Amino acid sequence: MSRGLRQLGRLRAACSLGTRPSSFGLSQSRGLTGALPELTKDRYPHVKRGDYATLDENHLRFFTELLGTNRIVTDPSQCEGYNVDWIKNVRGYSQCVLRPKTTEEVSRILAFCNEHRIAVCPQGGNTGLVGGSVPVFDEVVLSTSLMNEIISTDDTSGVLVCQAGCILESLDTHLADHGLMMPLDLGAKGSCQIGGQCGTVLGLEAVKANGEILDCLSTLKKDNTGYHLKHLFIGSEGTLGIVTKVAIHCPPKPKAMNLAFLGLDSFESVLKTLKKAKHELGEILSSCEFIDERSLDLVTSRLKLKSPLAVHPFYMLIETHGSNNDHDEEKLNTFLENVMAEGLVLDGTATNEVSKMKNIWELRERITEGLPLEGYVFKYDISLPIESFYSLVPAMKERLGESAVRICGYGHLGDGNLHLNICVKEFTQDVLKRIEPFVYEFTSKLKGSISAEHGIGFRKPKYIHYSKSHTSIELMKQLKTMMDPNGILNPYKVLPS
Ligand code: 2HG
Ligand code: ZN
Repeated sequence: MSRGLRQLGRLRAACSLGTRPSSFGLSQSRGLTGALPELTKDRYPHVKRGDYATLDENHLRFFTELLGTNRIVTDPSQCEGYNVDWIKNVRGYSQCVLRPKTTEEVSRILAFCNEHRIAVCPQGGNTGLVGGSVPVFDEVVLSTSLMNEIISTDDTSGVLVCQAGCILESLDTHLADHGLMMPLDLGAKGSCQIGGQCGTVLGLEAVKANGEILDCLSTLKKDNTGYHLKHLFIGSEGTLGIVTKVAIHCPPKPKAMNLAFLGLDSFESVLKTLKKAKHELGEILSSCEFIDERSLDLVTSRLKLKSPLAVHPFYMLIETHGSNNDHDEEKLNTFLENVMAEGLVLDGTATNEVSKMKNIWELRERITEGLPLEGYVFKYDISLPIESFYSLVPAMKERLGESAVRICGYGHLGDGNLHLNICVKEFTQDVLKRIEPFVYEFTSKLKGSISAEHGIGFRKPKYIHYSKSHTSIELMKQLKTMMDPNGILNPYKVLPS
C-alpha cells in the first residue's frame, strides 16, 4: 500500500499483512455479518492438516492460568471473527484465541506451544488480503490486539517505540501532538496494527518459536554490527517469530499539504504526467496514485461517494508535502497548467482543504471496501515495470470476458504497484483456473513481483517461485527449519510445502 515515492515522505505504506477500510474496527471485524465462506479445508482440499496436537483440557488450563479467563476466547461464536478474513476469502475453525499483553506472555505461550506441538496463527488487525492472518485449520490464534502500549516518543530524533498491536491511526494521532507523523498511511489505518507493517521499522523485538525473546529494538539510524536480523521478520508474516515491539522513525508532520485529482484519457498520458510530476514537483511530491474508470465507478455506484470530476478512463491523485504553502501551491499550479496545456490532463481539481482532501482520498482508499459487495473477489497485488503497469488489466478483461462482473485496476503508481481485482458472482474453481497461473506467468515474464506489498499468506505460497529463485526459496526453508523446527508458527503460509 505504498503511496509514497520517498522514504522520508509519506510512505503510504509498506505493509505485508494487508489493508482494510479505516472504519473496519475491532467491533465490526469480530461481529461478522452475512454468509460465511466455505471452510478453507474444503475449498482447498489439497492442503492437509499438519501433525499438530489437538487442544485439550490441559492446554486450556495452562492458557487460562497464564492469561486469566478474560483474555482467552473459547466461545465458538466469539472465535468466528478471528477465523474469517474480512473479505471472506478463507475460513479456519480455531476454538481458542489468546490475547496476551506482554512480550513475556507471548514468550511463555510459544514455549508451551512448541513443547506440546500446538500450531499458532498470529493475528493483528486481521486486515490481510492473502489469507495470512486467519487459521487454516484449528491453529490457536494469538491476537496482538491488547499489545497496544506506546513505550516512548522522542521529539528530537523522531523515534517512536511501541508494542506491535498499536493501531496505525492511533499512533498517527498520538504523534501529531509531537509535530510528527507515521511514515506510512493506508486505507486500513483505523484497524491495522503496526506489527503487520514491519517494512518501515528501525528496529523490532520478536519472540521465537521456542519462546526466546530476540531484542533487535535498536533506535539508532545507523548500526552495521553484524547481520541485520530485523530484516528476517519483514515479509515473514509470523512464520519465523511473533513481532512484539517496534521502533519507527517518524518524519515531522508537514506544514503544507496539497492534493490534485486529475482525469486523463489514456495510460500513455498517465505515464507522461507522472514523469512531469517527478521533474516539476521534485522534493514536495509525496504520493502519486492511480485509479481506472471501473474502480472509480465502484465507489460512486456501490458506496455512493461523490467524484468532483466527470467520467474519464483514468484518474490520478497527486499529493504534495512541504513546509511552505505558498511555494508548494505555486509549484503545483504551474505543474497543473502545464499538463493541461499539453493535453495530458483533461480535467482536474486541486485543494488544500482538509475535508476536501479527505473526500478525494476516500475515492481511492475505499475501493477495497466496495469490491466484496460485487460477490467474490480475486485479488492481485503486482509490481510491474512502470511502462507495463496497466497491461495486465486489459489482458485479463480479454481472457475472462463476461465471466467477471468487474475487472479493475488501481494502485500506487509512484511505486509501480498495481492492484488488479476481479469480481465474480461467486467463487468457482473454473474461474480460478482461468486466472491462475496466467496472472503470475504474465507478471513473471515482465520481471514483476507477484506480491508487491500484501505478502504471500495462504493464497500464494505455490506461486512464490514466479518471483523468487530456487536458491532463495531453499534458503528461506532452511531459515524456517532453523528458527521454528516444529513448524508451529503460522503453518501453511508463505513457503510452499
Ligand atoms: C490499497 O492500496 C490496498 O488500497 C488494498 O493495498 C488493495 O484491495 C486491494 O487490492
Ligand atoms: Zn495498496
